[in-house]
Amino acid sequence: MEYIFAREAKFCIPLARPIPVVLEKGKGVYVWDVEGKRYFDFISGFGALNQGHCHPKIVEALIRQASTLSMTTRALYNTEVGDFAQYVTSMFCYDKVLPMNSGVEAGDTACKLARKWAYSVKGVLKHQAKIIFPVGNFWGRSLAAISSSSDSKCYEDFGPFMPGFDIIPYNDLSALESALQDPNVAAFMVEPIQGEAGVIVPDPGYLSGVRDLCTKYNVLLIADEIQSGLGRTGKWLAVNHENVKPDILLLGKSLSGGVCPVSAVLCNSEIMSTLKPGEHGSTFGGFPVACRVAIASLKVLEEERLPENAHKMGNIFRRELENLPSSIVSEIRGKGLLNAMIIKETKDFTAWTVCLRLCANGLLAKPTHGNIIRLLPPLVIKEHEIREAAEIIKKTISSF
Ligand code: IF1
Repeated sequence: MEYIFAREAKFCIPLARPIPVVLEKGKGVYVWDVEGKRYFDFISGFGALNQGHCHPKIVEALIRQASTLSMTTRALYNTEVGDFAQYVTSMFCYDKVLPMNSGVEAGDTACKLARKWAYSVKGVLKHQAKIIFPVGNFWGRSLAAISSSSDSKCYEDFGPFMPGFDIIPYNDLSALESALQDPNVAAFMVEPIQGEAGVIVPDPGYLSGVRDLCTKYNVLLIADEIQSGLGRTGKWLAVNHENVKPDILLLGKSLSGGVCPVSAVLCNSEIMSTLKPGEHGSTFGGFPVACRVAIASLKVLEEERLPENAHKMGNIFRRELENLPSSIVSEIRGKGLLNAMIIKETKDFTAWTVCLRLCANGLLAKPTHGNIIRLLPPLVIKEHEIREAAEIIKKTISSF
């Protein structure tokens, strides 16, 4: 494996401080390294593998479409975009969808839509539109996305930044209400549960309070469900836990089933129609392969009832881990299968050393923000597997 580490270091840069294993095979909740060792994958593509590794129906859709008509661009009509658009808009009850590729492109598109809507519908003066984000937000690595970040590790040394982005505390309705006094506010973009920040679950009632305030002040509610959506928190969307309907919905990651980048922006006609032909675009956005793969990925979530499974398995998982030694683990938190374990770091061990030992014990997980270990298995995990994984975590923690 050393040769592979060295080659990547020579020709590439380690983006996410990788766990030192070299994987060569994945199936369902498992991955295998080059020495044939099997692991539970609790990173699962940063949430892009809700359907599990290499799901046969998703791979089949990829191969079939890629060998029929892989690419046309939106400069031409094709048989697949309409199928996907009709399916996903009816599934999430919106008039329109704008397919993109990565999550950050979906976020960027939503900001453009919100600004265009502010100028052409709300009547905000041109180039005066504001978009509000909560502390701890994360929607990608582009210059726009880091311009809204409150985490200096994301934005330091990359300025100057996008104007018109303001930050307020998360899970704080009065802070939001005072920010919305500004008539130039176009939108509030928020993750229903903050993933990168460390699986921060807001108080019950926060999301419905956000919805009411955005309605009251004629501000678009943009829900970034790229991490929390598609069954991850035990519902189709995390906003479903409070029956909140965003004005703009962002999907990504597992919309792809882990085989090719697909993201999507959903909203109603009043907002989408503010974008005129030629004002937005993308070479691969909504290309036939992505459309077929996305339909197959959504169908698998539905047919295998993966949101319901995530709810059940998540409850078992948190219950199994609720008695970890409090001298090492200060909290287990999350919803569905979006969970995090907070480590009480000392000079002897950190979340990173815990992850290395989890790896040695056959489970792959990664820390975020130092001492928070995010635990993100595919939603296809079975009861005996989630219990076995919990046993590995318990054994590992008690080995310190
Ligand atoms: C990294 C987790 C984070 C996201 C939300 C948009 C995007 C992401 C809510 C952008 C991306 C990834 C990116 C990765 C860390 C990872 C991650 F998944 F591990 F949990 F940040 F929280 N909105 N999240 O979470 O989507 O452009 O990447 O397709 O960059 O370090 P993208």
